[in-house]
Amino acid sequence: MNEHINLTEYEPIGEASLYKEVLKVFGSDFVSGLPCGELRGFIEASKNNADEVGHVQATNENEAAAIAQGASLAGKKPVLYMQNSGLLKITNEIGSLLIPCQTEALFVASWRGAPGEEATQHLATGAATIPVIEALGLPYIVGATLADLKKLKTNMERAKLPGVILMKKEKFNQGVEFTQRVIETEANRGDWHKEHSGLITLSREEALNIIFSNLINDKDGVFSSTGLISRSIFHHHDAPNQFYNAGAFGFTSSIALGYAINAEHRVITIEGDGSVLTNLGSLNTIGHHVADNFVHVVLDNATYASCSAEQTYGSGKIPEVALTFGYKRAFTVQSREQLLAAIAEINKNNDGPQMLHIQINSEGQRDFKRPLGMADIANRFRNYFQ
Ligand SMILES: Cc1ncc(C[n+]2csc(CCOP(=O)(O)OP(=O)(O)O)c2C)c(N)n1
Ligand SMILES: [Mg+2]
Repeated sequence: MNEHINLTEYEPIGEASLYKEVLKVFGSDFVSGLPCGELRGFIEASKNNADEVGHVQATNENEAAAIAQGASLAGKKPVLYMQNSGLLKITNEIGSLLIPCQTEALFVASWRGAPGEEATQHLATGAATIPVIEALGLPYIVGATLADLKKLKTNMERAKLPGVILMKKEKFNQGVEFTQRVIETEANRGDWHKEHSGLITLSREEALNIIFSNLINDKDGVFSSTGLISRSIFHHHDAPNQFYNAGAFGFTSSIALGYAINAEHRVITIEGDGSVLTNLGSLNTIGHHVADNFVHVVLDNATYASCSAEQTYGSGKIPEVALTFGYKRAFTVQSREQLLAAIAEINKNNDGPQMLHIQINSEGQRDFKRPLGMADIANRFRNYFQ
């Protein structure tokens, strides 16, 4: 008898349709995660369907894993989306929580740094991804077909383990749509702030132009955060006193802190709101340890603009948290005039950590040249200040 083979079972499922298929095959009924630009379709679908299938966007991947464990204790079948860098970051939550609890959480992870990709911050993590998944003993597939999804499900059930779908980069994340941003007046905090109304008009590039012309000079050590902020600075304002933190998402201000307590000159951190929120503890450490010479610039567009402009939550509260944790002063600004006035105040003082919280829109350039290799950047920085 001839066997009828259904070829559609073996066709690759694109990242945009994966959500639907995962729900069907795995019966998943809860989603958490942190954005990666390469999972845009999956994340969009999770948000659009949040009334049907619960969705919580976490501020970091460790938290997402713990949320998934909690959901599983409530009887849910969780799915987690994240970049492979996030998966590596949470090996402890996987190894000491999900695996021993036999929680069959499904990870949908983008595989940055897969063979063929060149960005230096992704090379080692890309190469380590499969060995780490294998060392943890997790079943996984690379890419997804219906047949693979079913096989993965069977393997997860048999082993009573989390499982991983690794998705290689399909396209570069351009063509993101933005909504105009209206100022939320109650969200503005800080001991210095003038009301401003209407749409937020400052863009990332405008804000950076003003900062580089009026705040930063060649004696400052400058640290910038992961994604478009570093890429924009590299493209338009590259200089040897600049360190780009292209990979360790959330830890830019910690790098700057480590430098500042060991340096005499002023240190300026330029960080996105998503980056600050993913590691709020850093504000506490800075507030309590640092250094008079610390200026923390937050470019707050209330989104993960470097991914697909997914909304962040609570970014307007960042200055309040910083002040609570011991920052000397915080400025929230929304226009060119306010920004210039705040910079003049900051330049006058050098008596403790200061925050410059700039509310910007999430539009702006996306097609930048990539930063140099990170070892070159680090050596150039070190040599410049020696
Ligand atoms: C551990 C880890 N998780 C996720 C990412 C993907 N990622 C790169 S940039 C970014 C968002 C940055 O948002 P924000 O700091 O607000 O800056 P913006 O893009 O808005 O300028 C994310 C989530 C990453 N690089 N590393
Ligand atoms: Mg942002």
